[in-house]
Amino acid sequence: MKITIQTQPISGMKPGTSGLRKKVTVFQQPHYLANFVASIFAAVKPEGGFTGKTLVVGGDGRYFNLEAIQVVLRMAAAQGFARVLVGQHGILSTPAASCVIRKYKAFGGIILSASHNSGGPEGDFGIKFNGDNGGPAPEKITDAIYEYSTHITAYDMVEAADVDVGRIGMHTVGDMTVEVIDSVVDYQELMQQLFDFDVLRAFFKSGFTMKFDAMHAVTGPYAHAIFEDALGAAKGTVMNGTPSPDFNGHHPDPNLVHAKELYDIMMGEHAPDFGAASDGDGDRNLIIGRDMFVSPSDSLAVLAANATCAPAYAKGLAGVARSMPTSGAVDRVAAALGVECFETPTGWKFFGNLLDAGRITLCGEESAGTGSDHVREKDGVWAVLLWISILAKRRMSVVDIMKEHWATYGRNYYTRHDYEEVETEAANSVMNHIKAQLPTLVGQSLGGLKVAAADDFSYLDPIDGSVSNNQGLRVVFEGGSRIVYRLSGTGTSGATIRVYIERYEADPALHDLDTQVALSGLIAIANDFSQIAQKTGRLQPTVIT
Ligand code: VG1
Ligand code: CO
Repeated sequence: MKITIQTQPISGMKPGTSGLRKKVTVFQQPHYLANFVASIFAAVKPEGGFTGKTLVVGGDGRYFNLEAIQVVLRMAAAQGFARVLVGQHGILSTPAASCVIRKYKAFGGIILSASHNSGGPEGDFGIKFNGDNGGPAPEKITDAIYEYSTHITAYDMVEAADVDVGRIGMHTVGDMTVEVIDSVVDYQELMQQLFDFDVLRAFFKSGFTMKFDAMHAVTGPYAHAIFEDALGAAKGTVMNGTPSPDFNGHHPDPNLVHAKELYDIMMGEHAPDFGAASDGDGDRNLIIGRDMFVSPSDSLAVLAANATCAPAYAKGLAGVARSMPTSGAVDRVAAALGVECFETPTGWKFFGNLLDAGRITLCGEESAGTGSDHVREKDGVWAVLLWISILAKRRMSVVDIMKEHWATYGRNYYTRHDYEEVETEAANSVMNHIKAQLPTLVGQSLGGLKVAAADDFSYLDPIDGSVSNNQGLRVVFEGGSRIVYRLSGTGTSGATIRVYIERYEADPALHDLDTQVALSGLIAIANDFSQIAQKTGRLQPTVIT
């Protein structure tokens, strides 16, 4: 039976870089989740309603995932959806959800994830809508969702018992069919189409060794099935491979702070050939070779330069794209390949149009995200499969691949300094202070470097003509060195200031420097110029990647 529940608008439901993320305790407030889900449905409802349509629902398995799924199912049934596909135990990695939406030609999907944010009762929860291309809703839609949330008065639900999402097969909620599907099978099948599993199996058999850190998050089942079961990697290749609602008390963000266990293994005496980690929802990848951390921006460039090593990309790339703060390493590869290179704002939603239009094949972000046109999300396990396809073909170590890459293209030294949980007012005053100086900066010298360009990044989408303003403050010096300042759009308490620093080095004799040392001059300029220390009281970044 369908019931209508009266509600009121709840403030603060504006989606950020990747959906709505809040503390679990916020989502547990009466009506909070339902208000947002109702706002999604209102914003995306087609003329004829949802009759006959299929929705995909899945999450990263974090605390509150299962409760949230039941609410989404009851509300979807009230909207008239014919069918919902749910990953078993409510689990679908973000790239797997994208894959399932595309494969079954669904109307779209609701992904329950706060990705790299911490989980558990005191941690974060999140929700976002992906459209029929499998990709995150563009700003036009997230704006409409928010707008509806500001004047919602009621929402509909079907009264029904909880669905046992642990049991694969058909269930019903009201008149709607709920199909609980294996979380891994469809995704694994797609990976088998893109990569040569026989070659990779033979590579592991020949002695290639790897560690994949699933960080107690969603990629565990995918990594066990693909790397260990299908490709024959030794048991134990996948570490922290059992998803847990609070990520076993860890923070599922694959960076050098939170993936330190993997990092230490890769720098240790018994390091395997290759190390990788993924995040809460499985869309990120961190790559660490034996004794060599690969910056995500470099990883994107290496994947672009060597993509033809995998069958799916054997014909070459249509083009590439990177988010604005991502280093220009991939630009150099694109120039050498003679393909287009696009610079988009931070967040995967901005790649969707370029991918749909066939203008790009590969894309990525400095935040450990890489992907291709196979789905419309970044994809951690896919990136690992492409990396090992390259290693299998080229028979070189990660260190040698990187050295060769830098010798060919030059090296873009790159680092990101994050100042997390800064008081919002202090963070805004830093950004305002920088912004105020931008108009008069060109031609001035900062720490001995002459400013060539300074602006607040705006993006004109070349496919649909939409414009996105205020996407990050850039200071570019003569010679191409850059400092970029942005406020994070994924945090849930206070503000996070991200400072991205980059310098290009052509001379191969200078390619072996420690990154922080190589960038020390620019780091000092970035600190002085922004007055972060004075305005926030923070003398050091919280995380350096
Ligand atoms: C961060 C990253 C961005 C990424 C986003 C979602 O956003 O910088 O590159 O797309 O997280 O990643 P922000 O606004 O905090 O800088 V995930 O893996 O958390 O969905
Ligand atoms: Co993620």
